[in-house]
Amino acid sequence: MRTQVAIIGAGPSGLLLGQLLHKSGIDAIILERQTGDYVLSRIRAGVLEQVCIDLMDEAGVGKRMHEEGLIHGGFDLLVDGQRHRIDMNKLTGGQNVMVYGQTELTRDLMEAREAQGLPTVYSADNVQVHDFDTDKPRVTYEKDGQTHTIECDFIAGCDGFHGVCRKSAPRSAIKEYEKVYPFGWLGMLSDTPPVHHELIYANSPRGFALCSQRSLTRSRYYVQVPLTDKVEEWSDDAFWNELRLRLDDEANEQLVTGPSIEKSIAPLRSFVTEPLRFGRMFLAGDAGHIVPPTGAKGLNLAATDVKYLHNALKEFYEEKSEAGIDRYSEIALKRIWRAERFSWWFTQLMHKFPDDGEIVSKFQRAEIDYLLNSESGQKTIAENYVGLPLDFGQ
Ligand code: FAS
Ligand code: PHB
Repeated sequence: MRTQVAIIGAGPSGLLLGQLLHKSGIDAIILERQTGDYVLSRIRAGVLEQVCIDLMDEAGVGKRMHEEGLIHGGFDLLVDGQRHRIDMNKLTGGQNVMVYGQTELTRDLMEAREAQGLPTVYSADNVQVHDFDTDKPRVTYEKDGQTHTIECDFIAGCDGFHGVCRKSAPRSAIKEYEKVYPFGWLGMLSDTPPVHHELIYANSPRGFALCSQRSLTRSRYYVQVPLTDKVEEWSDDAFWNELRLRLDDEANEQLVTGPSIEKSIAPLRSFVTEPLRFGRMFLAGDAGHIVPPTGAKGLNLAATDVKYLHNALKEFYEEKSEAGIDRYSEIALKRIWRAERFSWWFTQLMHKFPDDGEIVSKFQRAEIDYLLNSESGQKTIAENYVGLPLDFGQ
């Protein structure tokens, strides 16, 4: 079998890249090790930057997103029982974010790909990448007891943090930067109305909490938990009780509890791979970087990697120029490091660091106090949260 681009991974990165390449007349096959239902069952991100919204429109799959997505012009910080709204819309001259779950975005991309009859191989086992240091890279995989080979011009590693592509890069050619945080996020999804019309990020003496949402009838909540916690140790009641202890009276009056439809603990890490290109193989999305979800950047970074990679591949095929693919890694990493910095900074500001002593809590409160009394301080939060412009600092 032959194609122009072999995409590994049918998460948002792989599916969005496949859609953009198709619209540019470039053939691609997506290989996914899980089933489509399994991919959709993973509860991940919830907030889209304008750049991500625009890309979904460019990919021709934005209809339901605009019908069902919720536009948010701000969010609340809750510190020591005091609520402070960050008015993103005012502070950024009219920009907003959209609340639209990654599950729905992935479903829209999957359904579009299927409707266009584009090739995706689910349950592809033992995917391996070969000869990407030549101009004839190959991908092999096993399915139904047979080994298959795909010859291609390029390999797009969209296979997430635990994928095969980054791990296949020569160790001498790759540098990995990592910071693991001493806590995780216990997340719960429930078919209950959101506690507030916008998101609430709470820094409480008991730890971080986040009140988010998926729709007007479905809520997503998180509480910071020790890395030693196991999700099976947390009953729904225990979750709701802990969340209540981290919220203010206003939120507790509004909070509607109910049975969890999903509950999981995610570890938090900052991780970046340099470079993102190895000959004819490129990394995009979580395959190349991970952010702590505090800044709602993971999915949005994946989208902008895909935009840069699509533009580079389009230039290669249309103009027979390698300028774009030569610059992909440099351009993508500039944006990645800015989002990594914001995600790290916001995580440091809003979480309890038990091993750092009381003084760090005092620093956090002094910084929050400064930010909330400084328009430029709030502007820096707002412009990073809505997402820096694609050409920022270029
Ligand atoms: P993904 O990991 O989504 O997709 C990679 C795909 O590749 C998967 O389907 C996987 O099955 C497949 N794959 C892996 N290895 C393979 C192989 N060898 N062969 C074939 N296929 C292979 N971001 C936010 O902005 N906000 C959040 O709240 C948030 N919460 C998160 C919670 C968790 C538990 C995790 C893990 C991530 C979270 N993220 C969040 C980040 C998340 O949304 C990612 O940024 C997003 O899924 C990135 O998409 P992809 O790059 O497509 O990677
Ligand atoms: C979510 O809704 O899952 C979500 C929202 C904002 C974040 C992280 C997660 O910062």
